[in-house]
Amino acid sequence: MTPHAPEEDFSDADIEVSEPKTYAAGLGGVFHSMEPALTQMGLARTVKLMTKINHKDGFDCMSCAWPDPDHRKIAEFCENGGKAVTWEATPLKVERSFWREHSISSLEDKTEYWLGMQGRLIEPVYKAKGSDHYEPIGWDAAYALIADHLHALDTPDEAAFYTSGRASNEAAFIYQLFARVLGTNNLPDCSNMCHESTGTAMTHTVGIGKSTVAYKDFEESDLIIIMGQNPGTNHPRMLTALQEAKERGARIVAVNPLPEAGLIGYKDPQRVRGYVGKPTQIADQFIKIRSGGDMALLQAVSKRVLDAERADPGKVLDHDFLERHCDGFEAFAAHIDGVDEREVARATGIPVSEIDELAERYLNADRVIICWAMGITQHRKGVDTIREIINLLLLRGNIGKPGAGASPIRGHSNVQGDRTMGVWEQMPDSFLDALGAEFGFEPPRAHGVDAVHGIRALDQGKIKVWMGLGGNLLGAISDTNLAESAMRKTRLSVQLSTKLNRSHVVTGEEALILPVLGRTEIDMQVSGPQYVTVEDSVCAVHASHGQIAPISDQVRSETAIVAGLGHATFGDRHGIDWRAMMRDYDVIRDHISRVVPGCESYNEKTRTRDGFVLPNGPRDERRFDTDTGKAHLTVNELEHVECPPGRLLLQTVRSHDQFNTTIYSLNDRYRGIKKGRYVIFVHPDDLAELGIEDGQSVDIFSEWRDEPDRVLRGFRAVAFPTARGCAAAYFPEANVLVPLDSTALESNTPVSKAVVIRLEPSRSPAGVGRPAVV
Ligand SMILES: Nc1nc2c(c(=O)[nH]1)N[C@H]1C(S)=C(S)[C@@H](COP(=O)(O)OP(=O)(O)OC[C@H]3O[C@@H](n4cnc5c(=O)[nH]c(N)nc54)[C@H](O)[C@@H]3O)O[C@H]1N2
Ligand SMILES: Nc1nc2c(c(=O)[nH]1)N[C@H]1C(S)=C(S)[C@@H](COP(=O)(O)OP(=O)(O)OC[C@H]3O[C@@H](n4cnc5c(=O)[nH]c(N)nc54)[C@H](O)[C@@H]3O)O[C@H]1N2
Ligand SMILES: [Mo]
Repeated sequence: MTPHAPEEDFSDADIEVSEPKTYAAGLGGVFHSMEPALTQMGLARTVKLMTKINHKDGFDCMSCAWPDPDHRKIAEFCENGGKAVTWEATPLKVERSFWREHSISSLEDKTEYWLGMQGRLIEPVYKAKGSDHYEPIGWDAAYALIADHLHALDTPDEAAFYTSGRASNEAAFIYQLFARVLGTNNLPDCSNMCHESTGTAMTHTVGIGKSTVAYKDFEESDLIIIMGQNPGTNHPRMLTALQEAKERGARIVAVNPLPEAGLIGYKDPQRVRGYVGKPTQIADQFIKIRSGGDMALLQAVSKRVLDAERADPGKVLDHDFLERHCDGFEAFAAHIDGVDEREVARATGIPVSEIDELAERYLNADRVIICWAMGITQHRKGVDTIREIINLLLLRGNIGKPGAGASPIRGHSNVQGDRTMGVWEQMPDSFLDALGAEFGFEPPRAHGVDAVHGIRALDQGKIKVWMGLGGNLLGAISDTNLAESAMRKTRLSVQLSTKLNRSHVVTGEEALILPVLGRTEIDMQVSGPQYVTVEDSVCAVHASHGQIAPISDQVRSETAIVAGLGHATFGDRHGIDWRAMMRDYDVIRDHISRVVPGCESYNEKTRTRDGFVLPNGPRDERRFDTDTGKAHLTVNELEHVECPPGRLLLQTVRSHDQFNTTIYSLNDRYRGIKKGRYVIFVHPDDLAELGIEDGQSVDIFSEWRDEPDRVLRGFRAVAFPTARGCAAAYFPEANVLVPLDSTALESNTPVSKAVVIRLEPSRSPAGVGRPAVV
């Protein structure tokens, strides 16, 4: 079958809604992952790529940052990894004729699904001021154009350089160098919208913004608590680790407003039993919490731990650990004593017995891991909630011992590595000092803009050049309508991308799309084929080798593009040899080894088959690099989202067939949705109270301060067993409803998991899903 891109865009006209599933993967998982690969890529390409994913001589799967076990299976990937690879390695191309046939404004009506399905971008294209078309442009001309724009700025802070977490360490390092040589720390990234709350909370309390567990800790833990994460869809290989943990007797607790299939049960597609047997029960306890109730839950559990210590002095807390390694205990304990159980009940929406049960499980376990993801970070009190996770772990010494720890599960496959390499608008002076010393220049010190402040700055006309190293900021950021009008105000927008998305359609006055090599492809430079390096969720760094020929001889690697741009913009300013870094990535890695802490001998260490694990104070030696040298127990004022009567708390989630703003198909198998995305999941009793029928078309109004309501029209209400008072809709569509100023305290992460909404019967038929501002 010859692959072809869809000509028509989708609608929800044929949507099918059925009962949600109660277990993940199994035969369906394998089938679903191979089907698109086979039809789009053909058998030979499929086998070649699928047997190289996450292998030691292969490439790193770009679908998530879940770590690799030491013993890899023949197929060390999951259904959704298969989809990510297929999406990138498709032979479909956006040909020159596409740009002639489609004006930019005609693409504005297209969905992310349609845009992404057009195929790979294969040559640089340029949109001139006033033009409604992209046209081919040569690489050198593109570099010169960007350099001219940068030289014309009044200050370097009029430029901003966004990064998405798929960039390799080499690309990220050279990119942040480029920005800082120009003279700005404007390095917003996807992490600002993702695990920023984690970084803020953990750096403050334990001195490092990363997981304190290694892969083997999952093999040694007694209790794993999974909060605000949907691993069955977003980190499917984690289910294998959870299943193995269950089989050796560990207990698992899931805390989530949605009964996610992968948290309930699992059939391993790579075992014979996975095809025919019964699913393994995953969660021993499923706490169906109200959105944003986690902070109250954690405080209530800590209270029970302190009460247990009082009842049995000296036996419950890890006194030795608390005395030697922690401070802040007295103030913390006094504060927790005052926790108001009625407020906890209101915030969590669960009975006391469930909290007692969780506390019991915590007290009975010697080694506890707490994992979390977006259901925790993307809340106004996300940072405080994570500090409460740390409090609870510290009480019984559950950090820095085998089988225990705090484990944020990262999103993008290299989002953690990009940060390690300096992609952050607020890198510490120690990093900037080392960077300046290595390259002989004085890096800027003032903090730059993050993603939300970047949109604000664009809106105020303060940013004249916006560049994106991957990603799709306009699809990913909150307040779509505002963000888009902000982007249109800039002079030049530049995207380094594999495939089309919204950020290519809504642009600055002038715009460039620079097509990049994907991770599956061989990266050939003057000195030979290059490998790149990445860091996973548990700080393991290893090499990734491209496997197949590039989609076109016109695409360039991200590293080569940034190096080319560096040369075009700066020549040999400060004696920096950009072209040497392009010719041989070892040169970049040598720089990394002298600038980035923990990366000494980076070339040698990343050439070994296993790579290496970055040092981690809490994990390795219970060393806490905080201001006092001790881990802090902290006092966090309880606050939960008040939802006025008749309103619901909307969270925005990923379907099973998408990767962030990339939509692979219109199905969400585990939640029982097929051929549609414009749905809102609401508890049947809430629907009844609101007088709305299951299946009825509704308009969704987001209420924020005294601003006009943000609206999505014509969504189908779907009765769903979520927690009472809560609702869920898919991101990126629902981003229209998230106010730009609604961000987490301290981390400034958009509050994508708690939008106060009201529903009204719609005059549009269900499935229209058009955003509008009233
Ligand atoms: N296939 C696939 N893999 C991915 C991605 C993808 O889009 N597709 N994205 C990648 C990225 S960048 C990231 S960051 C991760 C995201 O991984 P997740 O964080 O798992 O992604 P979300 O879909 O946002 O799911 C959030 C979960 O938190 C729950 N939740 C929402 N609000 C609350 C709350 O208040 N409390 C609690 N306890 N739970 C809550 C939701 O019901 C949902 O189950 O996945 C990565 N991997
Ligand atoms: N409402 C709501 N909004 C959210 C979230 C949410 O849960 N709810 N989640 C947030 C989170 S956790 C994140 S991480 C962000 C994600 O924000 P981003 O990382 O900006 O978005 P992605 O959708 O992952 O980016 C997809 C695009 O990346 C490009 N791409 C893919 N592979 C490559 C590559 O190898 N190189 C290059 N250069 N480009 C490539 C393709 O052009 C593709 O269209 O979204 C955030 N936004
Ligand atoms: Mo993310």
